[in-house]
Amino acid sequence: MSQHRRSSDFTKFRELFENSKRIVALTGAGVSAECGVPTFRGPGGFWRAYQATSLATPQAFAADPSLVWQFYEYRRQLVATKLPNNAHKTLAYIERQFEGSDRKLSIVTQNVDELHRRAGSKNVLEIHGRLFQIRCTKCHTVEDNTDNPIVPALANVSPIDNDETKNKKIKIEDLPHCKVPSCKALQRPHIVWFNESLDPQVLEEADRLLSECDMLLVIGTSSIVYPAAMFAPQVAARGVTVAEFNLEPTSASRTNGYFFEGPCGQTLPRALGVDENKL
Ligand code: BJW
Ligand code: ZN
Repeated sequence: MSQHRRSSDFTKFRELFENSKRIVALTGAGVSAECGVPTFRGPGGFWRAYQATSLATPQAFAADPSLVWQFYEYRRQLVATKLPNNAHKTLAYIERQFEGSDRKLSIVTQNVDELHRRAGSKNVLEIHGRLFQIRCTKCHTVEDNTDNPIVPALANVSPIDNDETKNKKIKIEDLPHCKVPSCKALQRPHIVWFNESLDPQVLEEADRLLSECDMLLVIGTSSIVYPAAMFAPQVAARGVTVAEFNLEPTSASRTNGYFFEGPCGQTLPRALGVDENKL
């Protein structure tokens, strides 16, 4: 721990921030933690008896689409009851403040919860997909879908592990299916699972934003999932300031720059000089 600067100087950072024109915020599950959305690798990283990350794989979906749909539908229903917090709102506020100026803030998020959009951010690149989009496994048509429940069979999905939920197998025909009349195949969440490639256009856009930025804020991510884990070292290698906002330092703080320890709903507005009463 000694190689990490524990908590950085807000005043010095603010000066650098005021002089930055192209700012990218790379966000992860921690940015939504204060809304009550569980992170992947922290407390609540389990759903029923399963490690959440073990359900986010094409293998899990192929083996048991009913189980994986129950996991995603539970998360859709949970997120629908949550509101953006001060970290989401601070980023949206800064984006609005920059409108009409030569400064720009863009968000590159690993989160699928869409809370940045709901906070009003427009420059949002969701590199792992979106909870409220679904995709056909056959014709690959992507559909926006906020139906709650998504299908009657997935109403009131319980996160609790008990005899009933353990054995709850929803028939394939009762899971979401493609609306294209000639197709009607099984649909899946439009999410990037482990061992799946990110959309090349989305990756290209992330690369462009990262190569043009003159400041990177790394907020609430464990920085262990690739390709997002290489974004901070990539930007730091150009000598650009990287500032991490997290409860604990990650590999992103080992690069250069700043580390702000604590809940980002508090540290972010303070570091960016945003009056919380305006959010
Ligand atoms: C707070 C806070 C508060 C809490 N305030 N902070 C190179 C090397 C090794 C492996 C690979 C590699 N390249 C690719 C791989 C394989 C794999 C990978 O990275 N594996 C690693 C585990 C090693 N990557 C992939 O498969 C990716 N595909 C790919 O690269 O394709 C090409 C390829 C494939 C295979 C080999 C080589 C190349 C796809 C990754 C897709 C990730 N998908 C998931 C699930 C889907 C989304 C969903 O359902 O929601 O995305 S996994 C899960 O992890 C989710 C997250 O977006 C992602 C990142 O997690 P995140 O956001 O960082 O959350 P946590 O929980 O880990 O951390 C929370 C943090 O917040 C903590 O630090 C807390 O301290 C902090 N915190 N409260 C501030 N209040
Ligand atoms: Zn289809």
